[in-house]
Amino acid sequence: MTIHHATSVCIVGSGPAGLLLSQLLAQAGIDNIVIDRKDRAYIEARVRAGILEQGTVETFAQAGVSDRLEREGIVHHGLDLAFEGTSHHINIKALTGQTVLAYGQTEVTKDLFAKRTDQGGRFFFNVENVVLTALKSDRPVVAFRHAGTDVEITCDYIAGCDGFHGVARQSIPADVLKIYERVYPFGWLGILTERPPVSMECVYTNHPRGFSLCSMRSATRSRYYIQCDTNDNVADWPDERFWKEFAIRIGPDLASNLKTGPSFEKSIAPLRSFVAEPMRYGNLFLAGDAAHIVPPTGAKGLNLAVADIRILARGLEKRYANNNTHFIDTYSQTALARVWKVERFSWYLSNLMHQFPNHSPFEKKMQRAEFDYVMQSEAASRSIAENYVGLPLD
Ligand code: RFL
Ligand code: PHB
Repeated sequence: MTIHHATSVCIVGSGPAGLLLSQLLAQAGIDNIVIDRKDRAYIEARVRAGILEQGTVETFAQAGVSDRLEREGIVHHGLDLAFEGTSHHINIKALTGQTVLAYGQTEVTKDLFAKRTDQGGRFFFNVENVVLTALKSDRPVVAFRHAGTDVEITCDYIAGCDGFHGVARQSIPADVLKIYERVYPFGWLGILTERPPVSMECVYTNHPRGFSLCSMRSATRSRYYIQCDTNDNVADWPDERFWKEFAIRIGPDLASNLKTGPSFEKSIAPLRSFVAEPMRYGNLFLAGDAAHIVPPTGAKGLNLAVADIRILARGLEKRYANNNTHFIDTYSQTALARVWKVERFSWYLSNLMHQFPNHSPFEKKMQRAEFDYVMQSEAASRSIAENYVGLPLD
């Protein structure tokens, strides 16, 4: 037996992209159903992004989910870049007039879930065997197994918000998709600890032993990262080893104020730049990590997902308001124009701030010269600042 449902937009994936789209569509009176292969508690606990651009904060305000982030988020007026013991402050507020906000992705998803469930949002969690069909027809279908039953959702449009390992991108024929990819020869090991941050703004360091980053989730909770080997496992990094290595990489000045403690989350993420073009196939739209990945240097992934959703939500709103399909027809082109600029910045900052095992002496000199240039040139610092706070949104 198969249970049938119908809706206007079926959203595959309830990460930040899928949840935000669901909320923006609901506000515009557009019926939608969201499905996810995990459950709400799992998604809310997934520790990832930590820095929100001003445009992202504004979008959450429009979606009616910014009360808590405005109360609890920590405003950053700048960031530090450090290279082999020399530190350079970039005052993003002075250079661009804008700031960014430290507020965890766990909290973003909690706020969005709370809003959607308050408003009677329709969800299917723990779905299995998701298959997307009839994508080129005007009634595409999302089929899956849920709680021992086969379910089929017929809709006008499918939003593929199911992240990098999802099914949406893979449902597009291989000869239609063009993939652009770079895999970096290292990963990031990240920890959370219930200790005050060593700095109240982010510090990115390129040390001869590898990259490190000081970030935070609150005035009492720190988020720290170090560059690690791609083959490393979390088990290779007991807390004691992490703190010893981290203290060396951040340098003696910061290390003298470092409050160490037990970690309560520890994970390793690979670093990748990835773009799939186009972001639309028939009536399937890709958004967020389903379409593109950036390395975390520069904190762009979640912000880029939000930028996609703004464009897609506007397109769907126009389509349902007066049958104007112009904005969904240009969705892929509009989104990709911004995606590539953000890919460039994340790639640039990753290249500048990491130790590359395969770098030649010439490339090492180039990296050092780039850092010296950024330190001496206000124009170069401003360029970093305007990308860090977020390029203009459409
Ligand atoms: P998500 O968050 O991966 O959500 C996708 C959802 O889809 C579900 N799913 C499926 N559902 C149904 N059927 C299937 N077949 C499915 N397959 C998957 C998954 O269960 C999941 O719930 O993608 P989304 O919404 O596009 O959001 C993207 C962001 O999560 C991501 O870009 C950021 O976390 C990246 N990122 C950062 N971004 C920032 O903007 N600022 C940061 O400071 C920042 N730091 C980071 C980061 C990512 C990191 N890692 C771990 C990759 C730091 C790290 C360490
Ligand atoms: C984080 O707080 O998790 C974070 C901050 C800045 C980045 C990446 C991640 O560039």
